[in-house]
Amino acid sequence: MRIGTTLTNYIIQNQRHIEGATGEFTGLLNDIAVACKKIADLVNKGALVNVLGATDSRNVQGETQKKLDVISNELMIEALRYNGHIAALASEEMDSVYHLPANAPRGKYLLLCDPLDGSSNIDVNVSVGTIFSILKAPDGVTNPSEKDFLRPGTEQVAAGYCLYGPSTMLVLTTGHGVSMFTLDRDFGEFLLTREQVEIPVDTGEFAINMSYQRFWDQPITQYIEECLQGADGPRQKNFNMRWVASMVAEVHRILTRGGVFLYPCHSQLRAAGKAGKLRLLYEANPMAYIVEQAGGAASTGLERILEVNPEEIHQRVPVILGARNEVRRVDELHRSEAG
Ligand code: AHM
Ligand code: MG
Repeated sequence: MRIGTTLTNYIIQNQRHIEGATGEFTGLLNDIAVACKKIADLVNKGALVNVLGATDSRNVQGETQKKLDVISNELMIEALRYNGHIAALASEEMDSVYHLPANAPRGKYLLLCDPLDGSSNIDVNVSVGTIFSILKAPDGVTNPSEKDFLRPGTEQVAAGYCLYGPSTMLVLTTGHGVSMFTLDRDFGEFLLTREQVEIPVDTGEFAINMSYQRFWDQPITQYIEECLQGADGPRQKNFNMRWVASMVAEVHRILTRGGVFLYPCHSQLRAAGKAGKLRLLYEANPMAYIVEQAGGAASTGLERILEVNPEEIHQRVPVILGARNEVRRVDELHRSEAG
C-alpha cells in the first residue's frame, strides 16, 4: 500500500482479508487509535499537565499504579464504551473484566490491553507504550465473562502496540504481515511509514534484565553465558546488550534492527508468585503475534507462546522472542535440560 496512507484507509482496505468482517473492525481500530492519540498527547505534555508520578492505589498484581496508568486505562474505556465495537474489555489495570454499561450497544470483539506498558519509565522521560490484542467474542455472547477471554494467542484477530517515543508509532498486524504507522501531529493521523516488516533470523544483540541472573534456570544461564563469551566462545561472535525496561520499545527495536528479548521465569522466586513478569493475554500474546508475523519466533522456552492455553486473565508467562535462530537456540537448551 502507498506510504502515507492513513490508518483508517489501510484498515478499510485490509478488512477484506478478515472473514465476516464488517465496518466494525475498522471502527474498533479507529477507537483504539483515538485512545492512543490522547495518551500520546498526555505522555508528551508530562509535567506540564501534572500527569507524572504515582497514585495511592495498586493494581491486581500489587504494583503501584502511576497516574498515567490509570488515566490511560480510563481513556481506553472512554474511547470504546459506547461505540458498539466491543462486547467487553480486559486490562492490566483492572482486576476483572470490564462490562459495558447496560445501555451500551454490544459489538462482536473482545479487547485485551496494557494501556501503558513500561510505566516505570514515564517519570524519567523514556519510551512507553500501549499494547492491545483483539479476539472475537463467542457467537451469541453479549455479556462475556472472564472465561470468554481465556483463548490461546493463535485466535487473535489482530494485535498491535503504540510506542510513545521520539515519534508516536502504531504497529499493527491483522495476520498478514506487520505494518507501522507514524503519528503526524499536524494532521492528527497515523500514516503508513513501513510495511511487511521482517526480523532478521540472526542477531548479535540480546535484551535481558541481568540483575535477576541468580534466579534464572540453567538454559537461560547457559544461553546468556554463550552470548557473553562472544567471539571467544561457542557462538564465535560478539553480542551487544540493551535493556530499556519497556517491552514496547524492546520489540520495536527488534522489529527495526533485529535482536532477541528475554524475560524468563525466575524459578527460585516462583514460590513467591513471580514466575516471570509479563502477562500472557495482553503483553506476551500480542507481541508474539506481531513478532511471528514479522518472521521471528516467540516461545516460553518450552512451547510457542501463541499456543499456551490461558487459565486466568492476569496469568504470567516466560517470554523469549525475536530473531528465529536465537529463540531456537534457547528452546534447544530447554529441551536438552528436560532430557
Ligand atoms: P508493566 O506492565 O508494569 O509496565 O511491566 C512490564 C514491563 C515491560 O515493559 C518490561 O519489559 C519489564 O516490565 C521490565 O521489568 P524489570 O523492571 O523487571 O526490568
Ligand atoms: Mg505491562
